Amino acid sequence: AAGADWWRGAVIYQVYPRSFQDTDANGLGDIKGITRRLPHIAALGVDAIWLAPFFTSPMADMGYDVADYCDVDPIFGTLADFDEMMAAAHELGLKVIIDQVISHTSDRHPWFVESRTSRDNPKADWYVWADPKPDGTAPNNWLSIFGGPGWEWDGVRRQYYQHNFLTSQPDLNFHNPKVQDAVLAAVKFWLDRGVDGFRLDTVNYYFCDKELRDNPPALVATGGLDAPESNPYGMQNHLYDKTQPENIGFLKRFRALLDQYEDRTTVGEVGDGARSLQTVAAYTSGGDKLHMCYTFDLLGPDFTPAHFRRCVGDFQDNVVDGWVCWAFSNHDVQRHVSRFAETEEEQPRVAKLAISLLSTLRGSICLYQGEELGLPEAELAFEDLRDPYGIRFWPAFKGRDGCRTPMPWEASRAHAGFTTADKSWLPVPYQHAALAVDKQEADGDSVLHHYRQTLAFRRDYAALRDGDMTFLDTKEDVLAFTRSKGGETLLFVFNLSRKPVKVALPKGIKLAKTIAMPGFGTADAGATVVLAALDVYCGKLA
Ligand code: TEU
Repeated sequence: AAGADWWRGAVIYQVYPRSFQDTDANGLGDIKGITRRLPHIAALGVDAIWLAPFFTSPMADMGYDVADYCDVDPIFGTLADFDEMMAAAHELGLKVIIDQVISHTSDRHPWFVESRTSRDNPKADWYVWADPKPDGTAPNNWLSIFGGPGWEWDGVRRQYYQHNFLTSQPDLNFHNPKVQDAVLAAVKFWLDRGVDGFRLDTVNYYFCDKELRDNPPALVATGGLDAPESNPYGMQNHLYDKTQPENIGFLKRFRALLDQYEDRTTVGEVGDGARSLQTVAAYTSGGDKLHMCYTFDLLGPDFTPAHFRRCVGDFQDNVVDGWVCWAFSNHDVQRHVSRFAETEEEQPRVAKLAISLLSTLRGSICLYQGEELGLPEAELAFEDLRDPYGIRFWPAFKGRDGCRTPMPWEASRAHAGFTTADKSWLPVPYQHAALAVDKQEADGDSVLHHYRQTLAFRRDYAALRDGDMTFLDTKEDVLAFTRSKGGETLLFVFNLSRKPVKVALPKGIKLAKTIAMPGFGTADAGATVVLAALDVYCGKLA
């Protein structure tokens, strides 16, 4: 797709700046490093990059705690470095999407510094402040995702402020129109600089219940991504601390601003447990709010046909004019090769099958740096950890550092070429050095080459970018679906199991020819399709 619709069906590559490429020998990645490695990203054949936060920040949550929305943190470089990076990306045909973390700020943000000085300063109600209960305890039962109560006492104001994440990430009060104006001014700053879009962090957390009602208990503890088993957060039904109806009005304001510019996009991050689907529908329908949303549906361990039929199918049934962005990995979850593979030996094959599957789904897709190398989750010691979430819940939950270790570029160099410093902020595991980019460049069978070929395959067929998708019922437990557009229909049959399978195609499905999918068997099929363990078949229908 080109023009205003470029995002529909796009492939977006997520860069975690801290771990991509260091150029100033401080053991941390930087923007100049991204510029240097842009050709690697462009060679994958993706449409856009999404940069995780690089803004001024005390880095308590690795940049998801912003102290200045309109500047680059010195550890990452300068605004001039950013402009140079964006120009180089555009030169290579890559769009640039940046993270906007506007649900909360850092406690060092000047807005909060001012807000906490008194109950009557100009920014007094820019955050969610409330009096204690008569017994001095927190205003209600809301919890922080990162552990403990969702309220922190401030001794100067003698009030509590609300935070969904760390105590150093106070929540902005979106009920105040001045807050909306201020965050939109920051968004405008980046639009004017030429960014192509925004990933909106925790987009459903912007508004909390005005009356601050208690959340009821969860009937079933959620567990999983929103809150690992060890986290009491999953014991509540989060009816009141997020996903309030007022958000729709704000998202319309956001879109109206965006629409004053050409060809810009938004992808909202929606973690809303069982309600994610309704939330995505509400946020992306109508063409006057978000362009796409990103859910956690495919970020768990489930790699079964039933799971994909349910998540992807539910989405299509319920979100008629909205659009989703699928991902298997990001900077918050265990790398998918480690979640989906049953043994170390099958990891490369699982990495290949997973991208073949992801790139045939209806939706846009997000790749996370390093997955194009088939990197498994890094095993870290407690002493290595930097993620406050992991440090808090270790060892029941090991946190998010295992997916945030630096990119391995050159196998034989120290820290696999990530940094020339003595110490890297997180270690590069030796298993990752063996999977470094230079090694995989030299191996035609590598996961890296498979990614390039598979993304080229996706570009070759318009049906894959934004065509219709229909799931087929087969007797055997495989994932079978068609994608079609403009009179061309492609059939895909995925065997996600470890046993070969012979699949009888449903009556009415007539194959015209077999299409070779990169990296997988091309055996001709008739009324039955024969698949090896962890295999896929593609055919064109008559
Ligand atoms: O994550 C939102 C979120 O809901 C996380 O708590 C998620 O459930 C968890 O990380 C899964 O392990 C976003 C960012 O992606 C994350 O890195 C930030 O820490 C968080 O917002 C706060 O800004």
